[in-house]
Amino acid sequence: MSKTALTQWRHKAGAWVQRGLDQRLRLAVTGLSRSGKTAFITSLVNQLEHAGLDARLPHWPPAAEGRLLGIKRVPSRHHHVPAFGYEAALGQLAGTPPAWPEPTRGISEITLAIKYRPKNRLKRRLNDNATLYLEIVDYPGEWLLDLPLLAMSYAQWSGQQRELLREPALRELAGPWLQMGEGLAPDGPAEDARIAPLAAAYTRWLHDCKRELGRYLVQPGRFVLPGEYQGAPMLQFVPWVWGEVGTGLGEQHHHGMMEARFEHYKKHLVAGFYREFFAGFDRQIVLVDCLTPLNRGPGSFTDLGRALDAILQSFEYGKSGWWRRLFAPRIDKLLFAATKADHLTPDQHCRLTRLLGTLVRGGHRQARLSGIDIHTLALASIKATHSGRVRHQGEEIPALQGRRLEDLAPVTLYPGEVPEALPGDDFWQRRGFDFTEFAPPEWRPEAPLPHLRLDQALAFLLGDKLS
Ligand SMILES: Nc1nc2c(ncn2[C@@H]2O[C@H](COP(=O)(O)OP(=O)(O)OP(=O)(O)O)[C@@H](O)[C@H]2O)c(=O)[nH]1
Ligand SMILES: [Mg+2]
Repeated sequence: MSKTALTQWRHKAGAWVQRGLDQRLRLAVTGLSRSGKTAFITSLVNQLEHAGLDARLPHWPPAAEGRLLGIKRVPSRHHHVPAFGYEAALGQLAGTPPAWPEPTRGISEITLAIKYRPKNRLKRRLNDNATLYLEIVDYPGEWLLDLPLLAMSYAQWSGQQRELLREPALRELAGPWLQMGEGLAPDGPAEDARIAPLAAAYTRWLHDCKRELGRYLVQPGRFVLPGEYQGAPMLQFVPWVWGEVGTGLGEQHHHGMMEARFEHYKKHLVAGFYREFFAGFDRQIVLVDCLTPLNRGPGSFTDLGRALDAILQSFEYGKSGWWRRLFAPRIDKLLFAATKADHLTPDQHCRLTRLLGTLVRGGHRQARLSGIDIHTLALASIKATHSGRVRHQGEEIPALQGRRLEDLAPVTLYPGEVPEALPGDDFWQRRGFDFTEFAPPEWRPEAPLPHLRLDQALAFLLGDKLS
């Protein structure tokens, strides 16, 4: 072999070894609206950018062991997915006064190249550095609420919604669309001029259920978070709750048209999401805000439990053969994180973790999720309070200090006790818990964002990948 050929061969072999060492990991971040997804991803990327310098990540071994060589943002290889608005979120947090990032509506992605020194001896022999390409995807948890629809016909779904409407609070809010639909003959000629306003009134009802009643389980999920499909005809149908109607009415009739759109919605939006995105996720974190429904009351809290139940179905691959065959999901680690733990004094964090554990691991669910490594954790992506102790009526009690979101006034308070199991009547009667929303902390962009336990989340989600 000539010298040039040998050099070329060495070069190729080196590239091949490097490719073997480098890995990609697709980490999906989800949670229902306002659960803290944008804050989590912003802080996670920010911590990683500071890792090896001044980030506080003692529980994340590669940082604690000094093996991180450099982390940078790189272009995403999925050109059709919008970029996660990292710079915009940081800009808002660094504003005067600091503001929380804007709500987001659909899917987005950010990719990091994490260069590290392997710990594994075999890998080290091959090369002294390796890169993990971490693709972080943010998507609305509401999209997972739709999975059960795949196994339902339009008639079954309509029947389920009819049952739901027995609840007086829901029925009362549903007045406008229920009245509008009463005049619609199932076999009348399908007219968009009648279906579109009815679907709009139905969508308003879903929003009202969220806003006024603090409900989470709103279906179809894309009606409230349509992403790029706003106004598409497949988002214009309603459940037929005005008496039972047989199938077989063609698309030229009102009922048949709604049925056809329901099927289209399932096929293109629900199954499409699972096929195109969900099937490609390696790891998943589900963020849960347990505190807002605890403030709102028993109806809202019970509904959070139902919504989490629906979300969990997406991870029960073992249970349903058709589901596994159709999408071949491969998520092997699933982290449930109770967010905004900085709203609580530290003595309450364990209770919050246990409460979330009860919600997601309750008896029967545990078995259905077997095969996936699951963990629960309480964290604060961006810590907005300081905890300490104050004297109250001669006694020392734990307290929080921060600035109230509504008027930025400095406050010192004790928000109360979080139940560690599903709250019963006595909890709701006592009303022993009341949390105040805090403004984001004053923060200098040169420093990493303050957080609670993001390093533990990283250790669980990426622990085995940077060995
Ligand atoms: N104190 C505190 N508040 C937080 C934290 N994370 C989120 N929040 C609050 O929760 C709100 C929602 O957080 P986001 O990160 O925007 O939640 P999201 O899930 O991305 O919300 P959508 O984009 O609307 O789905 C913020 O505006 C803050 O008020 C946290 O770590 N600490
Ligand atoms: Mg968001």
